[in-house]
Amino acid sequence: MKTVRLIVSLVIIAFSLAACAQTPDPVTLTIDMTEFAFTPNDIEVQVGQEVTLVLVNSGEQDHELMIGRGLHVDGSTPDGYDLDFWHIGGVMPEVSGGGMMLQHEGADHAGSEQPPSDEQGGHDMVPMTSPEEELPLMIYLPAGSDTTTVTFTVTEDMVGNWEMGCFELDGVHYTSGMVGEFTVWP
Ligand SMILES: [Cu+2]
Repeated sequence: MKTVRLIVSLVIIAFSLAACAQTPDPVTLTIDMTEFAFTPNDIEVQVGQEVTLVLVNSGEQDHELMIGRGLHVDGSTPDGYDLDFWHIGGVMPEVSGGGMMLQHEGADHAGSEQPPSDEQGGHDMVPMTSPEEELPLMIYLPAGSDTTTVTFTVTEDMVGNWEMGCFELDGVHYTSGMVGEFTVWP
């Protein structure tokens, strides 16, 4: 009986230590957006971590940040991802500053009636009014906009390899190198 109790105690201690170890410190990561790159272009975060992305558009053009998996190509134009990081993760990030959070109608809305708008880089986009709708999220930073912060806590569902991309100018930003890796460690 004593042995059983000892084992149970050790198991409880082991789990407690594991739980402590799994609470990573909050992190703030600055991503600079220019023609045509994210700097850095390799982001790594951990489950349970509170992450603040500081997005700076120091380029001359409008830029955006989308995070997802499975490049979605419309004709020959890459315009987003089949799987959206935020929806898979079940997280709505808090966005403040000069940029704005928009929903992207490209990947999931093949039948969109809206003509592409030049002011918005050729995307079919709508303002973020209904977060429950299954449209990919985009953080949009117009040229000359102030720094934008995107804050969220990383969930288990986000674990794995993702890509971040900018699809402005009918995908030209993406194909010109405005793409990076976004990795979530368990
Ligand atoms: Cu861009």
